[in-house]
Amino acid sequence: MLYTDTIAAVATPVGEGGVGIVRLSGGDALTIARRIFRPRRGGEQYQPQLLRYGKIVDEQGQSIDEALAVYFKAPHSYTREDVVEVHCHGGALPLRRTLELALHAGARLAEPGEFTLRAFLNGRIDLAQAEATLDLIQARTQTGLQLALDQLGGGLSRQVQAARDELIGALAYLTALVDFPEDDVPEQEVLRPLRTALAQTERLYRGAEQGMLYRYGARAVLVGRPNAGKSSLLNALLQVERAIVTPVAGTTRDTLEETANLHGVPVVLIDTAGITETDDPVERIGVERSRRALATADIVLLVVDQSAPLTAEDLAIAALTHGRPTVLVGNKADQPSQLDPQPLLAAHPTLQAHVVTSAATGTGLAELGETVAHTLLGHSDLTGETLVTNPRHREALYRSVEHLRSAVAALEAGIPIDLVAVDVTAAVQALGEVTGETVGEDLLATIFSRFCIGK
Ligand SMILES: Nc1nc2c(ncn2[C@@H]2O[C@H](COP(=O)(O)OP(=O)(O)O)[C@@H](O)[C@H]2O)c(=O)[nH]1
Ligand SMILES: [Mg+2]
Repeated sequence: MLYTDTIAAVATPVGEGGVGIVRLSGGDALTIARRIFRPRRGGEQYQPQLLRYGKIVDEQGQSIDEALAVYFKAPHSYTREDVVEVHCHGGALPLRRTLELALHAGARLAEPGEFTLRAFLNGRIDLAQAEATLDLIQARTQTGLQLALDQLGGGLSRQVQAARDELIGALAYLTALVDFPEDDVPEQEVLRPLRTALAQTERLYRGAEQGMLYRYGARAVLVGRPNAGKSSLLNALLQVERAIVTPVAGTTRDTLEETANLHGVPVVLIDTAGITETDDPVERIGVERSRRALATADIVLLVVDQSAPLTAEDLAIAALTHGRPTVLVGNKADQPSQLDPQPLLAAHPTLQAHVVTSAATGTGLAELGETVAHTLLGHSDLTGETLVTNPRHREALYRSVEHLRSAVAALEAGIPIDLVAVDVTAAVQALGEVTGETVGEDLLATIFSRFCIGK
């Protein structure tokens, strides 16, 4: 055991709730629990994993709250230490009092993420799994949740570990060979494992682009001339009346952002005011904001009213979206079509798709959501694969891929093997950073400081 002290924290969110939990972990968890929790029946002997009924008492024996307590005996607990969870009533006051009593009885207030840090340091989970608990808590869509669960279950760790094991084996051979430079590098023992590990890390690295989208989402901006139906589309995609819609052109004067779940990808939809020049000072600010939104968007929804002919303004706005991945949305499909989109389609260098919708009847909205998600995800279907969702992991995988590419190329070119060994060592190190074998205390502190207290 690396720690000798016992930590305590409120593990449930701040605010009122049916129950709130104070969590204790460490060698003295049970001793401290005995000081603050008095079981109704059965005395001071705790049977692990059995919920007991009783009350919280202060130093004078005064009752503070009615509560339940459960003991998890090391190593069968979240942290692998002795853990006691006390379930109080979920108000700020009983929880604070119970925590204070635990601190008085000898516990130390836990740092953010310290329970999970202990689970990692005590070897119950590796670093990628520890980080997955945070992703799980913060998941915004079902897909994000699924990916976090896979990572928590060790999906990513197993694959990274497998690649790393291949490399460690190859490295042993390489190191031995350094002393016998006249020997040939054995294909089977060195090149094959290096290529296998390279393929594995490359696959994981490629999936990271998608994984990060599911985790962090993307920004989609709606642009188009007044009254094309941008605000109506935003409302329809969100399935709430968020933006004000009227037949009066110029109703939307400011940009407005809201997150929609489009096929598992959390997409921030940004509704914009006009985007072409105007004399109205308020509108002019709106125009400026619209341009800025356009500049930071991952994808553009270029909305045109397909019940009217294309106008010069449509083309001018379309020109502003050149260079960005764009989906053309022909709205008002419930009206007879008057639109020939050809001039616009022909001139646009980065148009990805053309979808016809009606914000009024809902026609084409599902297709629009799917098109946006697929355009962002880049079409390759990685469903069911382990997807890296963490920028830190992606960066480490990137370094590992680079080192392995250069190692394989060097071996093939007959470059001295001590140089190859340097690259392979660096790749082993980088992969170890994902699972936590090779990270320093500073990095651990940074990672766990993003957690909430009590996790
Ligand atoms: N018939 C029809 N009218 C629509 C549709 N979408 C929007 N509108 C109407 O077009 C007008 C302008 O819509 P709005 O969403 O405010 O457009 P914006 O200026 O681009 O944000 C409103 O009167 C809407 O009710 C549609 O799909 N079909
Ligand atoms: Mg509008």
